[in-house]
Amino acid sequence: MNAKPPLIFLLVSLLSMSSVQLNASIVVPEADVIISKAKILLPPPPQSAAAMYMIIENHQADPITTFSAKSAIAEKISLHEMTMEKGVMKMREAKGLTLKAHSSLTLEQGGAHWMLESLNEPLYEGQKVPVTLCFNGSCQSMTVEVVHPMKEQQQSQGHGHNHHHHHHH
Ligand SMILES: [Cu+2]
Repeated sequence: MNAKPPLIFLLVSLLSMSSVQLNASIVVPEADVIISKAKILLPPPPQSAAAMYMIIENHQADPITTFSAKSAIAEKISLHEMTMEKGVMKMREAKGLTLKAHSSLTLEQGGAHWMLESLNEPLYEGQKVPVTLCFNGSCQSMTVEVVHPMKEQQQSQGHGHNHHHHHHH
């Protein structure tokens, strides 16, 4: 068969492309996701649950179709969305949520959020909570600061240390 020359040609063209494409998300099939402005709002007593907000940027060529999170601080973390039911805002688990390629999702007060359920210990202001986030099953760990709802406004300006950019190989 004459399969060899085209294969070699393909390899050569891939190699010559590699210097340009090395950092392109298409080379790495796992998540290439940037998280910014992450924060957990200090919940009122008795602190049964807490909401976590962030901006999720999907820099992959593929959509993100599964979202999950875990932390030692909570029994369970689920992604919630807000819906209007008979004039009342209600939250429910966001199932079937998709974050398109090269787009971002803003989780903010009054909208979609991560819900930290059944907290294992009381949270305190300024606490750095280790959280693992998984997108399409590819996970990254980060710490998220607990902020007081009343001081939240100042916190959201400046402060770059919640900005994480991970490449998985
Ligand atoms: Cu919720």
